[in-house]
Amino acid sequence: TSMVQPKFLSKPDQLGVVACKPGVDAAPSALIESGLLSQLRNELGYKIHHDDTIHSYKELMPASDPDVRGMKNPLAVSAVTKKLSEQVYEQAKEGRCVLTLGGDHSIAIGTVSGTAKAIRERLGREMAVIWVDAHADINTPETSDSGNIHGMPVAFLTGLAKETREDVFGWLKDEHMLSLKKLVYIGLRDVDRGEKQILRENGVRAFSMHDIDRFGIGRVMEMALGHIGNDTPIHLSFDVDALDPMVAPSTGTPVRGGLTLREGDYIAECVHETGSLIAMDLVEVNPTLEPGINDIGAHETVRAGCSLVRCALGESLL
Ligand code: Z70
Ligand code: MN
Ligand code: MN
Ligand code: MN
Repeated sequence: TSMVQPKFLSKPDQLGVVACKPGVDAAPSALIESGLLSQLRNELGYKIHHDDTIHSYKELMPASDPDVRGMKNPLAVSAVTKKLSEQVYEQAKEGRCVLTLGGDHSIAIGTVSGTAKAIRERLGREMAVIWVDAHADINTPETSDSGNIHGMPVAFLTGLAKETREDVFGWLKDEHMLSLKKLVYIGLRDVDRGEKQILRENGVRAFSMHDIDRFGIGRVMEMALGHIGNDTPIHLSFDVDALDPMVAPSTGTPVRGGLTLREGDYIAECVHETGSLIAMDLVEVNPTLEPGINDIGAHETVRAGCSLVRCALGESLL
């Protein structure tokens, strides 16, 4: 096991795992079949708490799900993320690190709310989120052009977007919330106009690909972790589309000009080194989307995703 002593976990050798596939189909099974969990168990010595189920939450899907404020599938996404929030909370309140394999990025409404609540209860603290992504995912229903809720999770998690209807994210309460001051983005390069305005007006700390080109990933991580501070639990929400499509093509919304494999792994390693990691999401891996004539792209994307998780959990540390 790694030499970094986790600061905020009472069970540092134990990993809670949640696998769910809303929005994408084959990702969690491809990640698990490629040996990710068995490697974490055998090579890093983690005790893994997993129900051996890849949740599709079909039982939660309503028969009819009309748009609400332009949001597509609002009842389904709300019900799934509420259930996921409870699952992640149950793991995090035990003091384990929680790994969620998704699924599209709307699932972060569940994961971040679940860990935020558990960390408040267990430690009386507010956690930080490092959101690694080509996209900001901070549209409100009103600023969104697409109505896709995977473009909105950060708005719901920070209270920028609110809904009173209990069945449309009204279940998100104060204890689930993330402070905009404790949010840091890395890797942005495809941000909508309305989102840029939201980021500016709220003074959100964001490192775009431009910043990575200018300062290098080393300085960017120093600045990002400096903003969060030493004394704050960190939830890492990693959208694989932050990586360049040359290395991770199998994702729903690829955007050229992204992170190299090493830059992605380096981000995960730096978060590991803080000893403050309490949860990680790996999302938007979609091995069924095939850009090429064979499945090399899918295989490479799964490999890249596995590498990110292993780095965050300390494998690459000497
Ligand atoms: C775009 C929208 C996007 C993925 C988010 C979101 C783009 N800004 N793509 N997550 N995979 O529709 O709001
Ligand atoms: Mn998506
Ligand atoms: Mn995303
Ligand atoms: Mn994205």
